[in-house]
Amino acid sequence: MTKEQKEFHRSRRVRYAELLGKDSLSIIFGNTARNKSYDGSYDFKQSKNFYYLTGFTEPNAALVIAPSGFEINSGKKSKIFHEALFVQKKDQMMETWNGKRLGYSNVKRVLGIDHGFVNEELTKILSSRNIYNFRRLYLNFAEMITLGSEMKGIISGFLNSLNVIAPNIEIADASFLLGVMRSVKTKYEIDEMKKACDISVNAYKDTMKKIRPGMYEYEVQANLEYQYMVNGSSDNAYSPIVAGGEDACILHYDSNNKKLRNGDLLLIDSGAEYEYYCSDITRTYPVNGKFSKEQKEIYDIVLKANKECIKKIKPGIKFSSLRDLSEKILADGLYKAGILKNKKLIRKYSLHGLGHHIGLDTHDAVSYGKTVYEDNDTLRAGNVLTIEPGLYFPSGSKDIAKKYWGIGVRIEDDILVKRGGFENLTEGLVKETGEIEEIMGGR
Ligand SMILES: [Mn+2]
Repeated sequence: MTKEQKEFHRSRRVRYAELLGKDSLSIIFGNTARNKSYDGSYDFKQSKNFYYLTGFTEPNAALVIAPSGFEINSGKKSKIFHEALFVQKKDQMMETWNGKRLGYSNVKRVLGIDHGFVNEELTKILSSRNIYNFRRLYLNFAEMITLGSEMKGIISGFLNSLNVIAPNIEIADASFLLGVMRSVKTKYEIDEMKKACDISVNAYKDTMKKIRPGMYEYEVQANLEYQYMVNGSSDNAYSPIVAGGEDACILHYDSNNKKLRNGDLLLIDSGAEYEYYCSDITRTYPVNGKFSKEQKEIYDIVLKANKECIKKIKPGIKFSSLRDLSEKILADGLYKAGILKNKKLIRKYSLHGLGHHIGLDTHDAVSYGKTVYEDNDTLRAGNVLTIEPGLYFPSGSKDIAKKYWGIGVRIEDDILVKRGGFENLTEGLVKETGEIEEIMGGR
């Protein structure tokens, strides 16, 4: 782990401790391996909130933070700690089969977290008089309820004893506080996201040139994933959507198993993950390299919404106002072209919202909109959002002429909100119809 990354995670723990306040103790669990079938597991992915605070990617771990300090007594001695990471024990046989384990004694040196312990020690924190010392206990419930292996035993014993050891404590979920933090990206995070976006942009550039009628959707997917991997990404940010023709109108289509047909559009919604940070791009290409008149009409309306909304982005702008603008551009465009007679029906054909925050999660786990607690509808410098208007006309769309049926278009970019404006992190990927046709060779 680089010094810069170590410093980033430390700064997150410091800020989180401030938000917790001196009367709180927090235990944040990492993920545990999930069984797929018999003795096979799903690929392990660390909990993003846990990763945000630690950068640690092994299963079976927990971070304990208390701004006022918590006690761990071993034998007669007891000591005060402010942060500690609990990890799985070193175990030569397990490491031979499944890979090296960090071990508690390397926590400080490798991760920069003050203290390391083995997981069994966690029971001392959970059951000791520690708990009585605090007013509030912050946990990450969503991860807790899915814990397996040794962590499951530790935590179920704790939950079973709560009534006895903590009749007087407030138990709170940590995800809101962490979401508030995660909505504004630091410089380190922005650099990571730029790398994720660059990898995706280059993969799309390579892939778009290879699209041909008769190819299968999964071949397009395989090319993207190959490019992601050889350029430093170890995972998709989400299951790629490679949808030819009508399937573009199924928003989360990911079967990707059909043959691409001459004359159809191909909607690709995919993104690489880079060191746990996500990117998310959608482009819509003509399978044969040339847009038909009807396809271009729809495409240019969506492109206008994409470009006009991006142009408006700066701190202080309301995201909901951009959503309204996008809807208006789509409705006006369709109306003027005589494609949609009743503008009020626009939502029936635009289907989804304008975009979402993106970061460690593709749909980032941050608060959206305006709540009684804060106004997250108003954009701030450091937010990263997608802008992804779309129009979808599946066969049988009653209000739409038949020649538009089967057309689905979405165009999505990832935008960093900056002081005074924005930066389009996926700007390097063309989206004008002329540019696309030129690169694809207008076959
Ligand atoms: Mn998206």
